[in-house]
Amino acid sequence: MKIIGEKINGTRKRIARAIAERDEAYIKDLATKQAEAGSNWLDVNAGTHPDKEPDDLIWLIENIQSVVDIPLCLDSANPTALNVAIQAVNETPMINSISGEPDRLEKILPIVAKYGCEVIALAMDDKKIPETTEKRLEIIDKVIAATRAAGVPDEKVYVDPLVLTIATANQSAVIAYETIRAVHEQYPDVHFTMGLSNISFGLPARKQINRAFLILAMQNGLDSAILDPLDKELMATIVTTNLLLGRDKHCLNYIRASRKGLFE
Ligand code: THG
Repeated sequence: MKIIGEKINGTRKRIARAIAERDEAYIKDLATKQAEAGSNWLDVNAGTHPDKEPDDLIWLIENIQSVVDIPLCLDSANPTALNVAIQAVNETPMINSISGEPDRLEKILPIVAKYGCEVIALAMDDKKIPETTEKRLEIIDKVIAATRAAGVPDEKVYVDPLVLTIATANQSAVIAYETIRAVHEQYPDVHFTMGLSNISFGLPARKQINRAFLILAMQNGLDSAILDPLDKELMATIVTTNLLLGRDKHCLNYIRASRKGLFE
């Protein structure tokens, strides 16, 4: 299970403030903590106006890279910002994201292909998220036809089934699981990811929902997620679920996590 650390996201108030005040120490501390907690990528989302986004992304990237050496997941729908940001990264980043939207396929997919990036592919086209598994599959068919035509191998594609809150979409989790299984059957080499906390938006005790959602998603083939790696109970759940799914030879990761105090 690969972890994309979510915390450096300018739609969060504390990060918006750090960006506005150019608070380097705050960003460096969050980058360090997320890397130490076991992130495989750090999501970087400036969340600012398109005019400011390139400068803000560069500032974030330079500060993050001054303290950690894991790759970044550039979270932006703005091709101009992505083109600028990609010049600043030390390691080939993951791009978050493309979708069935023609504009994104036209302007972002060429960046992915040119630099050999991994890419998150959202199961949506215009602005609205399709309600059924069938419609999501149709969009993913179209997106994967495009990534293949651009020369991007399936194993660099991370399909995001797109998770709506279960507060207003009762079948949201079930649809996400069905989408993962159906895409996996059709495209065995693609990976999966999702913004985990979307599932619980608007409900109490969100961590409870997020954790149960994740366990079932892993059983259905989820192999990466955008989440808070500083949530120890969540990380403990991942290590334990990996063990139970037979993905932890000699229980080494589980025992190591226990020794490091993850279950305390
Ligand atoms: N799919 C893809 N990318 C994504 C998402 C997705 N990127 C953004 C988002 N969704 C995932 N990232 C975050 C980052 C931070 C928070 C949630 C998702 C977060 N939220 C707090 C909460 O939920 O309680 C509130 C904000 C705050 O702390 O101020 O921290 O689905 N491909």
